[in-house]
Amino acid sequence: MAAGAWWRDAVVYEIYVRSFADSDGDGVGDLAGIRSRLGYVADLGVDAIWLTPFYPSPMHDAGYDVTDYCDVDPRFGTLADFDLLLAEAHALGLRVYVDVVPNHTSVEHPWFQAAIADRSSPMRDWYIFRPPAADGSPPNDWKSVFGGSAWTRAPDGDYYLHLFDSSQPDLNWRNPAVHEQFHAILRFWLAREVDGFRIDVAHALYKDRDLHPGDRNAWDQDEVFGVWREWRKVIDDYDGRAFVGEVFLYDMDRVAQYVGRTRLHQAFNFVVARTPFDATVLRATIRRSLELFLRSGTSPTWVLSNHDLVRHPTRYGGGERGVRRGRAVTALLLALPGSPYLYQGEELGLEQSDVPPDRRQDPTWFRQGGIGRDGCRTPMTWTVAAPGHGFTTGDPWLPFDEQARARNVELEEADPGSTLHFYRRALALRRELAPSLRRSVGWPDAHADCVVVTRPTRDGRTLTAVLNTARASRQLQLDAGAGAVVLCSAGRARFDPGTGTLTVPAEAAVWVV
Ligand code: TEU
Repeated sequence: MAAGAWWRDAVVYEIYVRSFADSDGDGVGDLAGIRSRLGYVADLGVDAIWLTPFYPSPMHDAGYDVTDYCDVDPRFGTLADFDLLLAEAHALGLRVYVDVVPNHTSVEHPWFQAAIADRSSPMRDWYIFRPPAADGSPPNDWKSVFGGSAWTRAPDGDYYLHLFDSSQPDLNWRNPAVHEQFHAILRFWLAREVDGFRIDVAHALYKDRDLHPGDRNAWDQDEVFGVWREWRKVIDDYDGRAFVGEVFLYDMDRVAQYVGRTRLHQAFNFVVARTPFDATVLRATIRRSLELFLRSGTSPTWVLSNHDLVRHPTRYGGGERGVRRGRAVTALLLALPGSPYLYQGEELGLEQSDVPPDRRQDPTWFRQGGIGRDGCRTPMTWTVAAPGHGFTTGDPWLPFDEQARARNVELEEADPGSTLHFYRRALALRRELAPSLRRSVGWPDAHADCVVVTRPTRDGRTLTAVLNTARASRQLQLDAGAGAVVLCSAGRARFDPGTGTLTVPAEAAVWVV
């Protein structure tokens, strides 16, 4: 495949490895299962896949607790399975991102085992140990993202720091040996020819040196940029590879500081996912994101869903209405420069699943008593037939809910109005138009209920994308002769080329070229 900056406008499809396809009937997805479904992913029209962690792990946090960064957990297969999957993906024209988790290891990682077995081990300083305060309490007030204190006592009485689960001790990035280990890990996968890395909690690595109280001191320290500078040098030794950082901050100006020529290629932009279905707010958020990331010389990313977030049709109100709204926002985002990151199952219109309390797995459910993340992690629904829905012949690790019977690949293949067909059409059009589109985006004034963006083509035409968030259709005036409607996310759009009047259905988006 040609190298270059392929990542700039790549559409990336997140595969949650445990829940995509199970080849051996143990109820857990695996690499061979993914390989068997790559044709589906390629036909969808995406450019790349991102594989969530498949490394050996005790699975206290679904594999984001790693015991060996250079191997495959037997539940998911072997390194040979990985190589086969990568080769087949490449043969189908799909690039592959793998996940790297540098902020913390598993408590069962040999480094941490050495660190707690012997205070004088050199690996003791690879983690963040501190003696208790005088009254035995933790060294400071930092909180774990998953609930409770960020400090847990080791058997020898010292506390170790964990910004996430107590099974995920944070590494000490002030120790150069940690840097060397991760350079070797990157090179291991780069040599196997992965195309990029998704970096877990890329804003977490450095904590305030003096452990000043207050959670803001536990995250997002400028020193982390030194790591990205080094990593960029490592990756630039290889042709056409990229980093996308999970910078889980809602301050876009700050997130944009993580990207650039000597930093990361891209960073997730979670702000749109938090934005309500409202034209005025969406317009302002998207416009600002575009300005910031294009100015940085890189490109923006667009995220509506992933394995941590409540699925977007549910956030948009749920039911057919939530799905309709999700399709509308997706159509708008796919018209923009930058990289949309899609999450498996959104192309079927899957909503957050209802997972009964006795089937819950996510540590945040138990530690926070909150909503937990299992509802967005239930398996892919391939076929109508229960109980396995084409995902497994065994007992799935998380159960399917009612929607699996109606929202699955088999049924949606057969229905031209399905969400699956909508995604295929939008992605095919995006690919067809992309080479002729300029990166500049226009923001013509429009009805308050509509977001209108324009992208000029090199041959003097214009792509106009319009999102209408109102509960009724809206009319807009485009240039007479502006072209024809090529995409409509729901309902029926009308464009009169004679007068230039465009009618956009309620809660829908259209493209005119
Ligand atoms: O997520 C980081 C993160 O900040 C999220 O945990 C988020 O705060 C949380 O989901 C809100 O409920 C990454 C991974 O994507 C996540 O799956 C891991 O649990 C986490 O890092 C720790 O590795």
